[in-house]
Amino acid sequence: MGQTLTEKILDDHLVEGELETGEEIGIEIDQVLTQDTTGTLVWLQFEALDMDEVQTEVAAQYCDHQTYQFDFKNTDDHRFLRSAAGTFGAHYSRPGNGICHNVHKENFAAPGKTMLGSDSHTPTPGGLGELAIGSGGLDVAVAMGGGPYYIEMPEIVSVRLEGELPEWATAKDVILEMLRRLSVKGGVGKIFEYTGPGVETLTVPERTTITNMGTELGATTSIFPTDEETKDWLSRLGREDEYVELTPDDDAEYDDEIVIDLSDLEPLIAKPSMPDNVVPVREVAGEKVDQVILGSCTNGGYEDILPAAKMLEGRTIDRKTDLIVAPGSKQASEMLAREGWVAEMMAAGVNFSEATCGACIGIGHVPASDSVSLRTFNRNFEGRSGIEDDSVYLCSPEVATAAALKGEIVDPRDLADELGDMDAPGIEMGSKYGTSADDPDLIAPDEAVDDDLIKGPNIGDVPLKDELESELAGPALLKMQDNITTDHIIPATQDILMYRSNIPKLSEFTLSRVDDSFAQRALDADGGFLVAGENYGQGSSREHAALCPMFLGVEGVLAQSFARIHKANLFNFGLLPLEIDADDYEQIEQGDDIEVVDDVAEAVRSGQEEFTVRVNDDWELTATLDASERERRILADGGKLSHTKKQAESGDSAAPADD
Ligand code: MIC
Ligand code: SF4
Repeated sequence: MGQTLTEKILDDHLVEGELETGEEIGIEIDQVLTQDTTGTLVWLQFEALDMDEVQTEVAAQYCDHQTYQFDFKNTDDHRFLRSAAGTFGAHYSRPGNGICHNVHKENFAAPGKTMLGSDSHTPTPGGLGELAIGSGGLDVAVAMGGGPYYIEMPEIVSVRLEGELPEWATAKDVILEMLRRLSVKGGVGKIFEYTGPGVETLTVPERTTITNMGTELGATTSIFPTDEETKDWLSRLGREDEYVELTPDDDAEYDDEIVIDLSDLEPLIAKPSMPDNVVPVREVAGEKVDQVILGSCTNGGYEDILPAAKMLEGRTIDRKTDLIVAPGSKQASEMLAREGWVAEMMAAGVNFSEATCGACIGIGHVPASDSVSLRTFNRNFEGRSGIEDDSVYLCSPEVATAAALKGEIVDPRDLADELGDMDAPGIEMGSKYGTSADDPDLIAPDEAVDDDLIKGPNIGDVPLKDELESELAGPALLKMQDNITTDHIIPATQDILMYRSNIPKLSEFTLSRVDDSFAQRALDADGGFLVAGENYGQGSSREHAALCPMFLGVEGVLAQSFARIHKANLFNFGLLPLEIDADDYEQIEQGDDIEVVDDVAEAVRSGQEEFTVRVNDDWELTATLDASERERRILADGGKLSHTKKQAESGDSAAPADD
């Protein structure tokens, strides 16, 4: 039987297990990526594991989320990251150089390679045939030390693209259509492999918009085959020698197939406050818009901003609407500047920002109260923009720009009819991309400026947890609904983000967006459980969303289902993730006494799947632990850091493998 493209890459990198859906596999990682809000823990854990040198082909540390450096703590983090990259042998991308996914795509992403990154949008280079997966920072630290990465072999779904995008429909509309059909949990346990004749009609930047936002489906990753477009993109970057032809076999078998006829697509928009709340733009036309932002790792490339610049040329934006452009990389800004487009956009009324994540996580350009913001980003979770009760829509650069011109949501096709002289900009590649060997913003390991770690006063240690106990009991500290995001668990706004390397302080903000008395109540209770509905922990890869509850004494989570990366993070920090059914979820109340009746440590180690949970000493439910043998050992040892250290001490295995 032939192989899918995903199976070919996995096969090439397989070090443990078999490519059977649902089986745990271990794969070798070629490249790792980390950024400035997850990277501090990555390196602190790398250090705690006594590793002294990066083992992967490429390791890159980007500074992109906290680049405004509002506080010395942000700047201290950057200095620490530069020193860690220098000390251990990673590339270091300076603050202002751009968002990790954009800069990585421009400099290192290569077909056929595997990558692990401590950011949930790591799958972005799937657009050029790299198999890239997001994970918690500890998994990245272990992979960077040469250890395998373990996942449950996902289902492989073919997304067959047919036809060609009509004018004004874009790659963003392809992924919004996927979200409309499948929802934010429709991709859990799946890899989306794009196939069919429509693939060759999309350029690499369009493909990476789709693979980037595949994360919002909950997917493990998304990937495109390589072809003339991939070759073209790599040669524009001066990396044509990295091209490898990668296609699935003709007789490859997929677990499922989705067909999208590109020619049927029209401009779409995700309404507040979930990326799957998708409707045609025309359905919400006329809604007044206060703010428009172009940028982010989804649509912040030169090829994304150029269409907007063309639409703005010779025009001015509406006086009641602000338009901010935050390019995804300095390279994109530089190219737009050299070609005169920055001046053109400024003349139209654009406020041009540095290349940063910024507004995407509520750092800068926070919307006004009771206002509408249209963004080309990938997430519009409530409150993520920096204000509760926000009203954030997600759309393509073309739809966003049309709104800035008109002051209200408008289908760009209708605006073009109204204006009479606005052509569909389409996609145009740059003639000269800026990557050069002596790029001052990207410091290679052999040009490192530090060889010792520099830790400011805010940079602490990573707390360790004791081994799992036999008896687990405590109150249901908080009951939450479906689709709780990691932004709810540990928000990433400016006031909180600067504590990412200070866990005792950061923990004070745990779940504050759901209940601001939570952290104190958890500490006082000295143990207890979280209760949640479906898809608990969706969104970011931030391991702080498991580490901080662990620090506060939380022992486990009872949820109807978990998001993939967050579940792995719960194992990594020794928290018991138990699945419960909808009826039991309904019946549990916040404050109820929860007791896991079994000898938990013994049951986890022995492979027991069903656990009896007694509630208020009154009724019982059956909860399920879906975990591999490896995950059970990690859990029982109190998390992956303790587990890996223990193994190294007992000489069981050469560090850094975690098994
Ligand atoms: C996000 O988009 O939520 C982030 C901020 O990039 C996170 C990473 C983090 O929390 O530091 C992500 O996507 O993993
Ligand atoms: Fe940055 Fe937003 Fe992309 Fe996360 S989703 S990496 S915050 S631009």
